[in-house]
Amino acid sequence: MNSKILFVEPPKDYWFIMGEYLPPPTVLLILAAYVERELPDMEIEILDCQAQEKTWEDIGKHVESFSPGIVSTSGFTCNAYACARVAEIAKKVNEDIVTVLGGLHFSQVPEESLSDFPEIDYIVRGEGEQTLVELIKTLRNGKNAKDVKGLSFTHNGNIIHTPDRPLIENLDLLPYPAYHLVEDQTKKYHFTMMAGKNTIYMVMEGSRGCTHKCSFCTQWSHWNRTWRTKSAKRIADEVQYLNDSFGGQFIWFTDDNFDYQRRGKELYSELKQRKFKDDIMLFFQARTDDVANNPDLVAKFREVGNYWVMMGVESHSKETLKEFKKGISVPDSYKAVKVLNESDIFSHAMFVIGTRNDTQESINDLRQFSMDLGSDFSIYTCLTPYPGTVYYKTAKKNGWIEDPNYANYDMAHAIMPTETLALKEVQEELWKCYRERYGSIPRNIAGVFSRKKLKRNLYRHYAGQQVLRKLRRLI
Ligand code: B12
Repeated sequence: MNSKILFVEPPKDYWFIMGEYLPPPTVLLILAAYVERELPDMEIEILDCQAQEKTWEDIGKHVESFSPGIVSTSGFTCNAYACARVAEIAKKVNEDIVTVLGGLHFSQVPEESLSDFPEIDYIVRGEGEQTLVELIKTLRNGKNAKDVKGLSFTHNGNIIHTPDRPLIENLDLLPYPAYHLVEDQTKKYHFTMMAGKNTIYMVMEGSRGCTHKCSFCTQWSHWNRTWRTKSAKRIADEVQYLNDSFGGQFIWFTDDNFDYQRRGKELYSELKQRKFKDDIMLFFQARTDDVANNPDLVAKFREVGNYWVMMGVESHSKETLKEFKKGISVPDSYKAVKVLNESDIFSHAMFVIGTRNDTQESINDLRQFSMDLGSDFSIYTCLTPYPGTVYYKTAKKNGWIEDPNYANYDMAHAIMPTETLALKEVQEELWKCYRERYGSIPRNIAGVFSRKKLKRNLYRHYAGQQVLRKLRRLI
């Protein structure tokens, strides 16, 4: 096998609910940086089809001209087929190319993926950096991959799963993501609705995993219910690096749970010393209880550039929150939204419809609750049985999954009916949520002329009706 690796970010549908955006190929940049450091003789390329406006055919042409020994890609559940197609294209160009895929979807369903997509040679389960490097070393030495931890692959017609790999203890030891490998494109990464078209959008990891156990989420099982954070200094250094070296301004923290309680104070004082305020826009995802319990700290982060916080409010119903094993309460959600609003931080609440006992009435109650809550922005989603979640197991066992097409697992498509609502009706209920929240003319006029710039952007986006029209088409 030669010493060339090609990472491919395939063409992907964007998530129309959040408008038009172009994200950096974050995972590939993280993996490429590690390979580059550990195996300096490797020749590494990243083909970002989104930013470079490449088609599926172009991928084949690129594989042919670069002639890599390995082709790798990554994606969420809704991108599973796109990832498999990359492997298929590589194999069509040259069947000796080794195809390596990873990420939370393939980690959860390795058997199924290897059987359905024989063009995938190796699936890296769980944390990727060390396994990928060890696999490359093993293949270059012509050895058998069975001794590499964290892999699934087919050998002589049998699927082999090597033992899980222990997690990296200190995330500070990871290199910075390899934005230098996509330097020509960095100016293109943007998130129009959230930060404007000309603000460079970058994604960075402050931590990995989550210690909670929400029944609809894949993250805790993917990271074995652990939470590891980079140090406050390392996080601030990385923000500074992205900003100084590549002009990164709108920085989306990948952390599923920002965790003000455990690291807020330290991180705030570290970021404060860097004096980023006017240059940086930080986006966090946080739990409502954490925000509600740390109002002063949350407010302070506004001073260091945190201008948008997204929270999983999920439901108005105690029973549903219990079923989700979310560990938050409705009063937490009210308080958290109030804390953000009073701190001039854009409050973004996420809601889920479509649990088994949801009815038209209960979804109507959720809609009313979401209006009453007072968040600047609400996103409604359909309960989606992602492989690896508790829901997936229950839904599969009970035959609730009516749509097995992973391309639709984007939380905007209804995948399961409820006891009283058919699939189509769940889809219609989702549309009603958006119509009620964003289809009202007086509310739209107020939004479009709001004093808050972010609210104006958002309402302009929604008033354009694209989202409502697209959702309507799903019914
Ligand atoms: C940033 C983000 C986005 C951004 C940008 C994505 C991007 N391209 O950078 C935006 C806003 C666009 C987005 C959109 C969506 N997202 Co999103 N997103 C995230 C978030 C917060 C971070 C992703 C990330 O970069 N993580 C950091 C990387 C390093 O972690 P990782 O992917 O697990 O990778 C490690 C290993 O898994 C492994 N690995 C991964 N891939 C590969 C590949 C190889 C070859 C190897 C060797 C190893 C390997 O190695 C890595 C390092 O150890 C995650 C949650 C999270 N914390 O991961 C949700 C998450 C991935 N998103 C999710 C979802 C559902 C979506 C949407 C469908 C809708 C929505 N409700 O948000 C859309 C889909 C858009 C689309 N059509 O592709 C879900 C996916 C669930 C699932 N099973 O599919 C997640 C997990 C959130 C959640 N908790 O449910 N998202």
